[in-house]
Amino acid sequence: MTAITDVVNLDKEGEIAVLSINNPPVNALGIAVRQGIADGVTAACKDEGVTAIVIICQGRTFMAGADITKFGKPPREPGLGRVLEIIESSRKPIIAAIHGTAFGGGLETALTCHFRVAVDSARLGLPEVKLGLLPGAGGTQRLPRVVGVEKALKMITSGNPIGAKEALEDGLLDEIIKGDLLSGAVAFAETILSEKRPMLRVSEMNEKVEAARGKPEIFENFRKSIARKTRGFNAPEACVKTVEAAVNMAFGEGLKFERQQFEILMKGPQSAAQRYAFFAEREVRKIPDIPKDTPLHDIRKAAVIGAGTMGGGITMNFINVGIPVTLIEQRKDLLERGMGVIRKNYDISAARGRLTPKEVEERMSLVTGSVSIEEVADADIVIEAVYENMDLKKEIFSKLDRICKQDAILASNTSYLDVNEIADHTSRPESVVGLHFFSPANVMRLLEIVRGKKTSKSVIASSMALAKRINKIAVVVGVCHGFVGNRMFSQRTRETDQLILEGPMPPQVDKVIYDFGFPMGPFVLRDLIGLDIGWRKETSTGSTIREVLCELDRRGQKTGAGYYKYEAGSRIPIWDPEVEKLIFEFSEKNNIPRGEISGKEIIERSIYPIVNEGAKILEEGIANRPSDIDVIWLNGYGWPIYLGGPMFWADQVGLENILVTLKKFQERFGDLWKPAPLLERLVKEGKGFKDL
Ligand code: 3H9
Repeated sequence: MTAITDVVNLDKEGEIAVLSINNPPVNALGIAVRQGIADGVTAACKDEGVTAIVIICQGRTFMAGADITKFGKPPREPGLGRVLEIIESSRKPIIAAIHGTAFGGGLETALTCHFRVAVDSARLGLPEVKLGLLPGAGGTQRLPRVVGVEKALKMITSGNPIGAKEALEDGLLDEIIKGDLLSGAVAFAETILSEKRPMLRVSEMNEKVEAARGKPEIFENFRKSIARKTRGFNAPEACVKTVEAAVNMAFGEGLKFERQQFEILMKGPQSAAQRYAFFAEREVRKIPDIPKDTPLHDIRKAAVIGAGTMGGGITMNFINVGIPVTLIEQRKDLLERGMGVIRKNYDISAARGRLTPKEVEERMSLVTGSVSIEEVADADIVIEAVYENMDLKKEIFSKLDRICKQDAILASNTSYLDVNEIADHTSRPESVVGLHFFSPANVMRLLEIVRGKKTSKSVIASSMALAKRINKIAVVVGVCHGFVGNRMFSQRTRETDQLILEGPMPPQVDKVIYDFGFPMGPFVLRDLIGLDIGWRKETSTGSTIREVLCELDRRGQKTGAGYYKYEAGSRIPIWDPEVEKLIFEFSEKNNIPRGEISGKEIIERSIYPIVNEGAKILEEGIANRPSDIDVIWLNGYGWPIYLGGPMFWADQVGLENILVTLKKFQERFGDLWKPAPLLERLVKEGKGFKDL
């Protein structure tokens, strides 16, 4: 075996050279890998005893792409483009042997090999768009030549991978290897040599791109089909344009165009934000004082208390991954209703072809309903998901304390309440944790893990591991009213509520927030989730527009009217002059002068307080890092990923600009706008949140 570089070895199996890459964790194409491939292929080509070359990777995956950590740093030669030229122009056939994920530059490398084989669990894709980029090493030019233009457009603009079976059907793979990949790939190499199969250079395969030439409607229709999903993003359109270039230009020209577009995106703010988000979502898993080897609770059985919307959604998370759940309700009718909703959700998935009827039954068979809380005795984790009432929660937790086995994790799904107070109502506060799921709990990826004063490290580590198992992005936060997400979000709610009393009507505010990049404005959102969350008729005082609307039974989409009105069966908000009148009257009655407020001020007043609150949260140690806050906003509140998250965005706007505006608002509106001391300090030191 010859070491070509630290991370690339060249070996021989008979006449087949094996170029083996070992660059953990994901065999990213850093300089040592690129140099190793270039030199290894060159050496194997020169070796007269070699007839073909297999490129294979060690560890968990084939190359998962370029080394993202090196983006934005001075390039080092050989670049990936040059390495791929060396592979494709080889006179000896090169076979990519794929396992794990052939992603981005990894798939682009495989596309320059003359043959591709993979194990059946392999996944192949070009996820660059998720980093605000496009495939910059020939992927946009080669993939359509193999799988056809429409399929390539779909893969490149979504960034979603395909499995080996589909790749074989699409011609992206030549064979699926059963058993050992290396032996299979070597055997494949021997077969193609003995059959004298012609070497295929993808750059020379023009049939599929020529078939789309002179058909601009393919691209126009495709653009329309992705318009809603890709609103605000720059990269998807650049991807489409570049695939269009593959159709209309010669290969070499297309490659140049691709490079140029790649560079534009790479230097742009969106990719910087999306790459930041990629690393933020990985950093969030690291809890400063909890070592990797912290012992974990073995979670095989779960119990959920409360079969309402949250409890049902939480239950689905567990049974989706095969963890049985005991679902507890107070009354049989409520339990049946809850179980019915779970089944209905699965039936909808089955009707959409996402689950088979057998899978629906398998999942349902994992839920056992009961009206006796005693049934949770053998659960490894119990999640309480009843409505927000401290006394009720305390009562439940003291029962759990009595019933549950000693090493069980006792979790509350509270969104606001004091987890320490709940924990202190048990004799084992170290076992108590907040698991704040977001609604709908079976869909939303975010989970706030609320760490109480006494929560043990092993309970936190186990909650993190569990979150991964149920496909959530978990963020560990401290105890305070509303934790991180809702505490910050309530700032926006307060201010947008105020704005409509001072000038703009809800549709104007909604438009500004929507144009900022959120999926919907605050009032459309309120109508969707219901205005009556936390509202009760008996205690309503009509002191806000929301209360007034609730009192009129305008409780949102579910009652056909809220801030907006809705036609029967429709979710399209229609502005209602009745509400306009009501808001005018409310302002007048409360002596609030109305006037023109610019879009700029709407943004400043609804987003800057989020940033200010985030700074306070950091100061208090409620969040571990600014990027954790951003992960929460990206995954739980619809913050547009191309703006990175509120803390990242604040750094881009400039903390000084934000501070000056907050002070201006403090003078106008009072101390609610007082800047967080951390913000003042960072500005004084000329730093940003990124420096914390
Ligand atoms: C590209 O290829 C551009 C080209 O078109 C053109 C170039 C000219 N680089 O996610 P995990 C790290 S753009 C550097 O937790 P999993 C990651 O940060 C690239 N580091 O594991 C983490 O580090 P740590 C296109 C990377 O098993 C560790 O590896 N490719 C890279 O859940 C484990 O990652 C992509 O966008 C990288 N490319 O998932 C693929 N990738 O342990 C991005 C990962 O210190 N990667 N790391 O926190 C992924 O999608 C997932 O990581 C993967 C594994 C599915 C591969």
